Amino acid sequence: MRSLLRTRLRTAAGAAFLVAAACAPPVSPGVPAPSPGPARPVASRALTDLIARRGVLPPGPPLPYPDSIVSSNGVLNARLVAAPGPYSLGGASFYDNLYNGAYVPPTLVVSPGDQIALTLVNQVNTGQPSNLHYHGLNVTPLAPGDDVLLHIANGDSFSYSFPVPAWHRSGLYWYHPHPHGYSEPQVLGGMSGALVMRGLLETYFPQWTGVRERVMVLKDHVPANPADSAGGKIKSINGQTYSSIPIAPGEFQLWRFANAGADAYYNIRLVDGDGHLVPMLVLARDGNPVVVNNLYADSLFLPPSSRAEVIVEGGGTPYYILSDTVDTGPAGDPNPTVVLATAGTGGQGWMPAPTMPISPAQQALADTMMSVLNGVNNQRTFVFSENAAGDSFYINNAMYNPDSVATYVPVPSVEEWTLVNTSGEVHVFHIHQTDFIVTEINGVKQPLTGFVDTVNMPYAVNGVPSTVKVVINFRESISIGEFVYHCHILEHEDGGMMQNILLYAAGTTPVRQARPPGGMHGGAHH
Ligand SMILES: [Cu+2]
Repeated sequence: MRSLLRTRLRTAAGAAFLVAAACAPPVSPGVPAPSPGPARPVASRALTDLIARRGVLPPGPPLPYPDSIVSSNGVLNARLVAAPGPYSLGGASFYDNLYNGAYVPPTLVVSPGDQIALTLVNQVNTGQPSNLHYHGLNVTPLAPGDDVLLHIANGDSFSYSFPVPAWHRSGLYWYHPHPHGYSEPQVLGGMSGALVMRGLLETYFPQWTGVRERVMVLKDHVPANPADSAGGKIKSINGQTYSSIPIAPGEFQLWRFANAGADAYYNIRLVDGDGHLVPMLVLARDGNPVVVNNLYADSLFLPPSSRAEVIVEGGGTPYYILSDTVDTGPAGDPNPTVVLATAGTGGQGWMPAPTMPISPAQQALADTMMSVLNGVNNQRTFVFSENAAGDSFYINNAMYNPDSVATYVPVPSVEEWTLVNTSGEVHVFHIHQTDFIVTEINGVKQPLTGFVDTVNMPYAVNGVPSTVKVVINFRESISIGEFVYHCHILEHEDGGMMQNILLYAAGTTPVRQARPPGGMHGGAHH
């Protein structure tokens, strides 16, 4: 495979950029012009200093991978038992609630058009309710689908069963509990895992089929001595705080990063032995393929819940894989630089990958984006704020009320939402069941590279709020029902920064779906 790719690279690279430059951009006007390949920026002083201080790092143990549960004959049959168990992380021992006894539970692998049949058993040792959210999936919010307003009582179980639309996009998603008030402690303890929707390479990027794929589940964890949290939470990839990732010189691999943690930001950078940042070719964000083929990045900014899937090439001296410092604002949590892993074995330097014309599936997605951008029929504004103590969180001056619907939207429609952040720390906007396009941040037009389901909201500076504009696709009838949008820093979500939204078929009367008292499934017989 390596020599084949190498040959393709050598023969195609020069011509491919000319082809790309000659092609009309798939979406206008926001798509960046095709570039002749990235420059190789030098790592920040902070990073090179850190590496110098640490010295040449010995390779860690090989990166492990979670088990997977794969669909067959159109059905994913899975069982997740949420129960306490022991695990170790960074040399320390912990005991908390996990899925199936693993800090990094199985990756669920499904295809567009599949049925998901998953039984959740809630045996967490805190007496708390739980449930399961299929983050990023465009599926029904109606039980037994992706209904997070339904809580599964402690000691009870629930069988989720719902179809994935055949038109569903391909990429990396994830699953986690979403019971309001308890989401943060459950995810922090380890209850979250990856979900792969098959077809990213086969359907959208056929030029990359056959490369080795690595799912990388990023988490954050409270240190053994919680007082050490001032230095940031424990960060890890697939449950390892330091590991090595084999990649041969000249070999291309697909690295699929999911920030499946509760509160911490990741800012992934690859730094080679001579202090240069190693570019990554972005194929997808938040499970949505990008609609350009030359989107290079020298960092992957991953707020809680976001994903990035990138092609990397082995070469040069071994890479350091770091999460760089993130400034979360004067009221935010510390998010310092950590070295997570090394990769590579030495060899040739990095070369730009060939740029190919976009695939028919990418073109269709670009057409959908264009249609959505041109289809805005309503606008709303939401203000995200918090109290001075930083322990109560509001949307439009209200804490979460599970008994009321804040936003009604007829389907089909497209809305532009202006998200205002008045707090001295970052927030992370996420909406269930659909995706959106980020068009503007603090007045700056954004490149229209694809759909996402998560966006960072910068903190207010000198009392001046930040603004983020997004265009949300409410056209799909699969999304009809009641669900939520919220801040995905789960401390903030549990602290009130969430609202209910009800999508209903245009021309009908919106009706909240029937749920058991308090939204609690089971429990009465215990
Ligand atoms: Cu927040």
